[in-house]
Amino acid sequence: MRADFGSSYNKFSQEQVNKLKNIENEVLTEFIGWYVDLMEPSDLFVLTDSEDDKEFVRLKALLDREEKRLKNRNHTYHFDNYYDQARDKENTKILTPNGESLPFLNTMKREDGIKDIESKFRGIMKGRTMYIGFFILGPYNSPMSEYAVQITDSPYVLHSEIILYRTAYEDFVKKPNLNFMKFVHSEGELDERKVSKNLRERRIYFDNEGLTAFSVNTQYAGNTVGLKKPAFRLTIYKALKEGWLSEHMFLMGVNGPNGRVTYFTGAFPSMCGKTSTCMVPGERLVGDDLSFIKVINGKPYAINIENGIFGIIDGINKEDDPIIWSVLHSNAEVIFSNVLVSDGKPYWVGMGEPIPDRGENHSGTWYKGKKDAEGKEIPPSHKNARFTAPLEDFPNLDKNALNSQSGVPLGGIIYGGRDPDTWVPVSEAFDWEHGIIAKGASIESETTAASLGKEGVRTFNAMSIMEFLSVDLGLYLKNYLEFGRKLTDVPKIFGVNYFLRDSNGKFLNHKTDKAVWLKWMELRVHNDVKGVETPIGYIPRYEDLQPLFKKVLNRDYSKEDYEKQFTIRIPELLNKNKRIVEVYSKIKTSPEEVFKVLKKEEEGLLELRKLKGDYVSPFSLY
Ligand code: SPV
Ligand code: MN
Repeated sequence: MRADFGSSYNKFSQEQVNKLKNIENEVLTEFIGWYVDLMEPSDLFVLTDSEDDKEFVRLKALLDREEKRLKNRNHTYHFDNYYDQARDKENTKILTPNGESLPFLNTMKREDGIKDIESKFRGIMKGRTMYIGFFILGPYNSPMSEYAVQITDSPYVLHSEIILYRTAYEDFVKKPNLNFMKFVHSEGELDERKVSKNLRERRIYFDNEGLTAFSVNTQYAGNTVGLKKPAFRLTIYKALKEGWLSEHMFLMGVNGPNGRVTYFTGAFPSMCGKTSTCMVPGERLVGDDLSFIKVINGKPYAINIENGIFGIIDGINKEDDPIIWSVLHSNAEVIFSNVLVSDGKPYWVGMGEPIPDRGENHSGTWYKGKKDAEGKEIPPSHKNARFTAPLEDFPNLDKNALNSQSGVPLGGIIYGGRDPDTWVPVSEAFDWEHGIIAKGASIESETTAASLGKEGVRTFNAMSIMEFLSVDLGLYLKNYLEFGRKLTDVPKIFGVNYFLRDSNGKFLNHKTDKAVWLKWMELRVHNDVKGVETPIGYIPRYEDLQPLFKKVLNRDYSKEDYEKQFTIRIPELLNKNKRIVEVYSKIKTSPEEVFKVLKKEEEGLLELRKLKGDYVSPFSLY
């Protein structure tokens, strides 16, 4: 390890080295020195907060052909390897001191993991530029924010971070010895299409203790953009140690009566309506993916730690997603990834416009009917194709909330999943403990294309965080329960399900119904409407929903629809309860409250079944 900039820096541009010399931070100097020696880059680029530096990164992404320009000069497109289109669960590992296993997590002995990744990193940047970026997760000058430093050889990764986060070079210069999280990435060898070639050598490792995340031989942003999902694993660990919450949650404001605004966070697995909820027209967007929640004087406050959106583009169309559609057709800075490009224009499945029969996509030159090596027909765009865009270009952005140093006061927390047959569309927990356990910790959701593997499999996904969890699930829940005990102002907790179906497999709700559930939850936070008590919590009354449907969506809402949607499905709920109890019984550290709450819910359901049968109409509970 070194403590200064030694002779290996002589070969680099001194302008870049001087940018590093401006920072007084021993840990940083050692960190960078270590990876310069290990990865042997031929050049160095240090990103300051200047517009010139940002422009340099944008241009480098084009020059290196990791991105190409679209007709709109502010838009570019990027492809990942055909087999590198989502988060790679299999090669994602949490490094633990002795390789101890943790429930549900893929772990590896720290020493072995570091050795493995360092052997892959050795000399990997020969002939290439090492980019170093300085960022802050969260608003500037906020005690809730965290600092991060990214090392990468991909200008696309750094460009994505410039859009998605706030650069913070000046803070590093002004504040000696800042603490920061560390991210080290190399895309490895690229093929002629400029996509990572050695996917078999793909690795994504997390060193919680060292607050460091590594990734190699991959470009897909969910694996490589350090500040996004890699940082998330590290902050989950940090939050557990320090007693706050780092969550897979959007943050939004819902407009209530008489100018009232109530802020909600919401946790959903990827592709289950998270972004579309915080984008509901007429409400206030703060963030779509990652929130920190901390207690200040007994009150919960939340921040969105990002400054942009890395959103799913599949199915985005003018009618259902007018806001995203308008941003994608504006002059905002957008990177389109893994879409179809033809004649300088991006196309994607479900956009509601004719898609050309030929073009370029994640498979290379594409034509209708093209098949991949496995004989599978290749769609024009990948299901997990995405857009990367700055939040400031969204007309529905609550800018003050986004940049508030103390965050926004939290009125409610929403948990949701892709659940065909158990949960009603919206319900409210009795209290914090019930909500954390019977809603958050009990989410089951069908798998989606956001991570590699089979889709549509019902999977346990507590807090929609299981793909990112980096700590013992039992301790994670304990922290949540303790967090609740610190609160004098307790947010209400809700469970939602946009994917409920009838016995013929038909969806029982329209995509836009979530706008009504949001308004109902807003009213409930302030006890403006009554709820109907059931064993699984409070559900809405028909007479409160009917006028909301009319007002918000200008739609008639029938008693029949309400009854179908809010029927308490006791056999399904009991089975689910059993599955969840089974999951937690296998975890040594499960808090006792888990079993207590689930037992009580089970008893309530059994009792109700005795009185009213298997399927209970909400009207009969009034
Ligand atoms: C998600 O899948 O939850 C995302 C995109 O937000 S990724 O960065 O791949 O995690
Ligand atoms: Mn996400």
